[in-house]
Amino acid sequence: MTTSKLPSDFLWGFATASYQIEGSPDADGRLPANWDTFTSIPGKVADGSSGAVACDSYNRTDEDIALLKQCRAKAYRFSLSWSRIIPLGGRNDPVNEKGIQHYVKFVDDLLAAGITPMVTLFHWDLPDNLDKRYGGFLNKEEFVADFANYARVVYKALPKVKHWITFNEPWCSSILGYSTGLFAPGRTSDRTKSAEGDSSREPWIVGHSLLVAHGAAVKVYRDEFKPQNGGEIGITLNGDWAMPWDPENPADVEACDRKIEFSISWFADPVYFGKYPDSMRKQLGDRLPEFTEEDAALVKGSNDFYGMNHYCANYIKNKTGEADPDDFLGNLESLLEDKNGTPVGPETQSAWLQPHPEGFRKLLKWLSDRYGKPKIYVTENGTSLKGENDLPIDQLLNDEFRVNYFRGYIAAMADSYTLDGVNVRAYMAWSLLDNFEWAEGYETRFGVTYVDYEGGQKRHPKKSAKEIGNFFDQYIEKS
Ligand code: GBH
Repeated sequence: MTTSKLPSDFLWGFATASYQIEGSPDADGRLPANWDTFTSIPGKVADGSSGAVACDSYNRTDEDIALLKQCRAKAYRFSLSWSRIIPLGGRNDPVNEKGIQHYVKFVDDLLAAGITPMVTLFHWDLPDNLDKRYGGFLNKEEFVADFANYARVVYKALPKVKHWITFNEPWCSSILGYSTGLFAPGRTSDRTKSAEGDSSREPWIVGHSLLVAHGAAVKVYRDEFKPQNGGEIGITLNGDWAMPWDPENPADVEACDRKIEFSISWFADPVYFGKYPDSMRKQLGDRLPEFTEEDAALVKGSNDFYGMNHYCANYIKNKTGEADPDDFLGNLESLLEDKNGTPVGPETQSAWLQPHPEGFRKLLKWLSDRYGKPKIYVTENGTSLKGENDLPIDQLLNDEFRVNYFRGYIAAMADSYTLDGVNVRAYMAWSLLDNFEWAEGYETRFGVTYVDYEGGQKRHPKKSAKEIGNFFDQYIEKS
């Protein structure tokens, strides 16, 4: 029995993303996003599906808010579909009032229900026209200007929102979109997957554009909106804990830090220190862009909080010799078993995810130490279950494995706050709903709510939907 606590103003709730839940791609003037285009290419999504219907959340905002209330959530993290707001995406393109009004009403309804909105500007669904017009993220100048404009339109429309996230997981946009090609727009050096792309260069260019765009959007907020509206803004980074494959081998131990630097510090070092990690510069040389003084100044100091998405851990085995030009891990292997064959944790439906709650506490401490005790918002944490999609509904709703996952991870976070002095202040479980799991389609479910895709998108809360609130009751101090 733990005696760890979380502060009385701790914010907790659930997270989703526009393309994964909304559906209605043609409603009220929306135009295609990169993911509409990507999912229409055969072979890109495991079950051949897309976000065309998803959870139908665009038409079910009342149901989703009722669900949040039922779970006793204090906050809801969701993302905006840029393609609804500026359908063609660019700074000289028309703004779509209907798309804006959808989100204005949603924010009002959430607040009326006593739920704090936490808004992500960008969770991977780029207006497709920007890819076609100028190569999207590959064109820093155009993209930064268009993103800053989109951000300004949104801040102006939603003054009641006090928690903003610029980008969700720029690592995924860069590496999965431009190195492995698993995500839209699917560019890669692998010519069996894409006619275009350069995995050795493009991901680093894209990451740079995203960082500068983040800095520019933060500057717009701080200069033009924060003085009247208050509120805070940050970027959300994904990252797993790293453990040596062979703890006796100093090279494996060292490789663990390098793994975290290549995944997290790639973005966090520029945000906190104004420069890329030395380990990345050393391996990537001039393929990693240099910051101009102006861009470095824009990016450095641009987080009011650190947005942390965290799911699991890996064992890290150092590689010797020159790094492959397409390597993005830091010249190492990321494995699910250590030298003795001990797994990270139990298997799930996601090949990359094995729960390991102790790793959460360790990574929180690592980040807190490296970045000077920032305020941390956990903006995603959750799990799939092996074979969940094949279970009869009564068994599926009894998601004990997911309940255990949340029990372990929330306990680790409370210990981190209480015992390690880490300033963690919010936690959003991924996800409120089963939803479109990107390249994995609908087979992999992450929701605390079962969505019946064959039965008209009806929602059925699982056991975990109720239990998360009970865990927080146990930890949060009464004010
Ligand atoms: C989150 O990313 C996303 O923000 C969210 O949209 C998504 O639904 C959720 O995860 C669950 O997947 O396939 O071997 O290339 C979590 C971080 C980093 C996890 C990339 C999956 C891909 C590994 N993700 N990783 S691989």
